[in-house]
Amino acid sequence: MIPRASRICLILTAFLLGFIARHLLDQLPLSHQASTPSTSSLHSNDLTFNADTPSSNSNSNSNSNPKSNSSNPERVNAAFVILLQDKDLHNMRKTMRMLESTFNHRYGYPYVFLNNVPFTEHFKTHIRAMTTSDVKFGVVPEEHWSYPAHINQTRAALARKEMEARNVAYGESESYRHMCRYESGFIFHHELVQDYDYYWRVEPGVSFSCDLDFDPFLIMKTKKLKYGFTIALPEFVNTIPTLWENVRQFMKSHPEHISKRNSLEWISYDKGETYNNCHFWSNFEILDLSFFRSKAYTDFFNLLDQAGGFFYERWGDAPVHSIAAALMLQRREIRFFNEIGYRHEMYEHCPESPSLQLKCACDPKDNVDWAQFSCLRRFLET
Ligand SMILES: Nc1nc2c(ncn2[C@@H]2O[C@H](COP(=O)(O)OP(=O)(O)OP(=O)(O)O)[C@@H](O)[C@H]2O)c(=O)[nH]1
Ligand SMILES: *[C@@H]1O[C@H](CO)[C@@H](O)[C@H](O)[C@H]1NC(C)=O
Ligand SMILES: *[C@@H]1O[C@H](CO)[C@@H](O)[C@H](O)[C@H]1NC(C)=O
Ligand SMILES: [Mg+2]
Repeated sequence: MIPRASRICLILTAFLLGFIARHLLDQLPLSHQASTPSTSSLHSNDLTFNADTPSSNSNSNSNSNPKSNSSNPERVNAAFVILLQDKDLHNMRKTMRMLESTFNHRYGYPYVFLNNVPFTEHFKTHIRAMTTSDVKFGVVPEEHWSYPAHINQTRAALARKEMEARNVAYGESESYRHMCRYESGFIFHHELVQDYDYYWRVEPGVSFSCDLDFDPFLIMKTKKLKYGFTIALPEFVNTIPTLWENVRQFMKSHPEHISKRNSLEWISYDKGETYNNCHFWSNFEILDLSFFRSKAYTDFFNLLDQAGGFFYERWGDAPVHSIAAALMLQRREIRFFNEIGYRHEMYEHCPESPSLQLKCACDPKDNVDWAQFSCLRRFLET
């Protein structure tokens, strides 16, 4: 039994706490009120969470609502684009938490999530809860995720068996091939992607380690860049045995598409005779969609698609995007985003400069940039 005096004291304390909490809530920026819990269930954690974002704290009458134009007049017509499945929900949420806290809570860029089958409502609700930005969910049209008529499916199935026996990475997988072909040629034309000028490709489970005090999309736009990357590596040779001979065919039949200031030197040691297998690791890429929707790129993709290597071999979208960029863009239109600390399973780009280290929570010992096999040095020297 609690003594009467203590009971009065408890009631007074509760009342006082309620008053303080309400008073604090009044000071919170508008954009967060919708997600604010009712006063009766308020914990100190909720307050910390709500008051956390620097942009909303420091500047409550501008920038507090990332969705409106006026708050960020410089926002580029761009989005994050992610191809994934329901099973990737939790990895995607972790990735979004990092993307939001290191960059997007200040900019409010929208997200486009694509899948070859419809997402569940559970998935959508839990993705939406990770951001105040616009979020769109789309389905890949069937004609972009199936066999074109010219492909001999018996031959494709035999090729998968044979590559599985040789332990080729994803050699046995049919869905992986549809994914690579989709990312190579069709994703830029999806109806939810069509209206954007730039996109930043993200995959579920990747990490971002640096606080970004600039907008990569704005850099792309103001510097007229067409392709941005963080990691450059060699491709597994056994996934692309005949890719280069088809590229050479393209160079011969479409000289009009080859840039005069290209970076062929980056991807070939012998002026185009052979491919050195270097590519931008396309699980991260920031790209100008007008290039990937151009006649030049479309001619390139169509030639490769006709050759059948997405199915008879296991051509990845990384070498396809990279070879296209190296041949058809000017070298100066491609940018290494050193400032963006990034990890996709196996490899990490961790900026080493002292000033960037202050902004990046990553260990420079894990940085892949100067590893023996990395293709970055060669790119930077081109
Ligand atoms: N909707 C859908 N997305 C897929 C499918 N297969 C792969 N993806 C997505 O395509 C991208 C690349 O696939 P990953 O499995 O990450 O391939 P990877 O990056 O080469 O290899 P790991 O990450 O090591 O598995 C990721 O964004 C995946 O979520 C699929 O069958 N359906
Ligand atoms: C953003 O600005 C454009 C033109 O300036 C306008 O058409 C559009 O409605 C605005 N959108 C929002 C959300 O304010
Ligand atoms: C399809 O491929 C199989 C296996 O390589 C081959 O035996 C068959 O003749 C091919 N069919 C056609 C119509 O080319
Ligand atoms: Mg991946």
